[in-house]
Amino acid sequence: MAEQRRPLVSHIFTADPSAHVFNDKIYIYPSHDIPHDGEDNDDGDEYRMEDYHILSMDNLEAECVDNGEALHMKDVPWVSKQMWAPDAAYKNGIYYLYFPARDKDGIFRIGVATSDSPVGPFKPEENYMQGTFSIDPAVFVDDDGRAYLYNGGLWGGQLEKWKTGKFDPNGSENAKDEPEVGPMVGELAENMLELKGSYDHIKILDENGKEILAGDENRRYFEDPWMHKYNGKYYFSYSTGTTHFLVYAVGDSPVGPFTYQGKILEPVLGWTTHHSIMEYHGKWYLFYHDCELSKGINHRRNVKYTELKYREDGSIITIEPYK
Ligand code: FUB
Repeated sequence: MAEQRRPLVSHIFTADPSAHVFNDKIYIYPSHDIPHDGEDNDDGDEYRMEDYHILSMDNLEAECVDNGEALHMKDVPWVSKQMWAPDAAYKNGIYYLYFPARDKDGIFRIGVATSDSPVGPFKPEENYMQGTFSIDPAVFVDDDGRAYLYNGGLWGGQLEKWKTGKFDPNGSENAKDEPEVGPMVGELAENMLELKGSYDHIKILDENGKEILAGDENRRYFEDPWMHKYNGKYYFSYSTGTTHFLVYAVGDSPVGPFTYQGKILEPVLGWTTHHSIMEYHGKWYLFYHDCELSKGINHRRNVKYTELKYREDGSIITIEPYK
């Protein structure tokens, strides 16, 4: 039961699924890939998304429903293009949609929009969240009600251009024997619309307590952060990008540091791999995407899910996507 692993919808291309349970129903916040015949490049120009459609399921065996357009680029004053991987959160009776996009200067920022319904329509704030940059927001609300924004992505996601705290159009990844450029974390203010204070690079450590190196491409952070809590520990998971793994690191605080543990998912069909982790009725599930429907076209992706299992010691059993 609940193995799925089939595309959840096939009438549109969807990617980057952020799954949540609100009022015992499953909501998936994906990117909406636009088919075109242009070429791929390292800047991700092939990802030309313009809007968000929110998917929902009454339960894991139910039909997956597309609830229509929830937010379009033309309604967000600060956006110029590329509405990439979103996430959502619920607090204070309001649903929040967090999304990255390029501003009018071509710089990726994180925006937020609100609704009284989990499927929208969402009303965007006039401007992006001040101080934020790069892509792939994931918002985690801890048991004490404090909320945290995680985000960042190398290359097209521009994370390496912010190493000094200022945007450097020529900024590059660190040398292979230097610590990686870590993803970002910042606590959100009570209103969930802005950062409360600091916005810092997360430290991911190896088994010796040393920061993962930029050249360690099987383990270094590339994009796609996610946070979940399991047995009181904070599990920070992400994509390694160039080596196409989903991996995880564990810590005792929502802001890290986190110690690298292992792989969650082996590579899927398509260059990108992107995920979320959700608990539903006492079991855990990995939502992810591949390019099954398009037979491998990188910017025509489809979202899926499968069960995620832990060992007694809290480690995650690596998933083989096609076995
Ligand atoms: O969907 C566009 C980008 O591809 C996302 O922001 C990345 O995480 C990758 O999935």
